[in-house]
Amino acid sequence: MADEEYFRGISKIPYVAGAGAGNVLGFKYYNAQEVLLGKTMEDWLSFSVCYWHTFRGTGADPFGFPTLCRPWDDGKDSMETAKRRMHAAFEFFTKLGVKYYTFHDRDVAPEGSTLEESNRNLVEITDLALQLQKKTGIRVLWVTCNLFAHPRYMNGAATNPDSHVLAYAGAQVKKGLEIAKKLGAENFVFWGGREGYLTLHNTDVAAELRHMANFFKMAVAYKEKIGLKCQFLIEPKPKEPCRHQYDYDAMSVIGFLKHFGLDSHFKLNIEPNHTTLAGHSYEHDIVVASAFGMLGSVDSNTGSPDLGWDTDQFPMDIKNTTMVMKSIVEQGGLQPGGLNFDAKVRRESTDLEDLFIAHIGAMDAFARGLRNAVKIIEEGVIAQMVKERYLSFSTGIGQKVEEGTATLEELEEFTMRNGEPKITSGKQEKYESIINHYL
Ligand SMILES: [Mn+2]
Repeated sequence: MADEEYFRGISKIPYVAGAGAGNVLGFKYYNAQEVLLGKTMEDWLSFSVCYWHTFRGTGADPFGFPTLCRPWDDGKDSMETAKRRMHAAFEFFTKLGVKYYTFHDRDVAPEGSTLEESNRNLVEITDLALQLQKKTGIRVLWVTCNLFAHPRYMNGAATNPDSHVLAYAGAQVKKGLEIAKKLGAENFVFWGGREGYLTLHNTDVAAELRHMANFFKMAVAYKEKIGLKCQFLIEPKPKEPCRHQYDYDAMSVIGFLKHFGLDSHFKLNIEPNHTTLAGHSYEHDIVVASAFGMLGSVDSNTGSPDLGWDTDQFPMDIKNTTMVMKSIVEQGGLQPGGLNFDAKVRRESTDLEDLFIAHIGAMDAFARGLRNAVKIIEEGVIAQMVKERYLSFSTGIGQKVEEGTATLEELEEFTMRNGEPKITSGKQEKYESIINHYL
């Protein structure tokens, strides 16, 4: 099992700058050790492969059965299968050349019939993971607990109306934090899949939000108690599976964290497919989270906004990746976060090599985005235009507003003296043309 090769015929993916269009098993833009603005591409991008889609994805959807057959899967949710899958995963990470992976507790080890059995399975599998991490140098970008798939969580985990369910979720998170420490995870993510409501008629919103905040406070306390050094992240999503989810978008989560005094303990893991589901543009939550110093990591994927579901597609749009990388480079990088491919091949993409083609294409899309962003920032044309747009806040009455020392009386006096402000063009098309110049 340990020496079995699952991805036969594919070796370490090379950098092949200038290769032809048909070469999709090499990087044309991602050159891991190339330095841009003082950092290697590998460090700027910190790519991570997710376990759930790439190694557990079956192609099943609400309308159809599984379509994907994987050589490590025998259809059994056994420990043997879990170990085979772990070896396949590390072969994939190594050949692809990524330094990180992410997983839910229940992706890597089967859930037992009791919590004790689930914990034993998780400990045994993560012993193997630790061994493979040491052998390959590959690390955990983040761990998370699956608090949404099991029927017990159908009415929520931390926001469940039954405290017994909340207790179960807390016990699961306790073990998840211990596993994060054991594997040296750099982050721990909370995604509130069922933390929300299907109908307000049966829901005490204030109580649920208070319980969720108290649940997070317990997690912070246990993290500190066991000396776990990792960044806590919350991943916003507005809906699906719930009709409404409390972690609606970046601004909602930031407001929640600040209201309950949790903002110094958490940052955000932004997934653009969730952002577009919230009715925002692709990069909106990246920009908002970064503006508050709260952008911790990115689940790099995309959706089909015309479809309106969370389709978790591989990010292939160069304009999107450029705008995301512009925010990341402007804030000096994501560390300890990274770009995690929370993305799945389409259920019609049934070849094993499609897993490689998808990841390589998305890594190259982000590498191009990074190169474009660096040019935009180095040339500074956009930054200078934005600076000039706000110039009136650097002197006089604008400066007093900026510093928070102005009064309404002073604004009135200024206006009486200066009359009507002049009309200023927003220049949207000029900005759009300049961005296109860099793509
Ligand atoms: Mn995600």
